[in-house]
Amino acid sequence: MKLILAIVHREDGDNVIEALIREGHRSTTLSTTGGFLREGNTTILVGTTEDRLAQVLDIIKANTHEHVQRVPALLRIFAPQSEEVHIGAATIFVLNLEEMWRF
Ligand code: 2BA
Repeated sequence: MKLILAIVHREDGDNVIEALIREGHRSTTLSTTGGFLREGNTTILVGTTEDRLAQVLDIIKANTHEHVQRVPALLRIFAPQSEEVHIGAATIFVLNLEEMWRF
């Protein structure tokens, strides 16, 4: 079993979740904040079996896209070279899951 943690742009979160539901996947979304931009993004948790992992990753890929954002002047103190940043379509962590229970 696998636990997928996918950090996506908040504008893409709903599309991902709806596509997951259409394909019969269960998920949880968390409202999160990026450490660099300090802006809201969405983290989607999906617990699934190994054989469905690829489908979940495909769904995330198909429903997200890169975003370009200007870096606020104050933040450029920490990263002077970055006037704008390219936010990847998704940052994904896949963890081995020991057990999963639903009562
Ligand atoms: P943020 O931390 O708000 O980062 C937004 C974008 O800013 C990043 O896009 C990257 O292009 C840029 N950025 C981040 N740190 C930077 C730095 N120190 N100097 C210059 N530019 C920087 P992504 O890399 O696609 O990341 C999108 C979001 O995914 C991040 O939002 C963060 O919430 C999450 N993330 C990315 N890598 C992560 C990691 N290794 N661990 C945990 N969360 C991560």
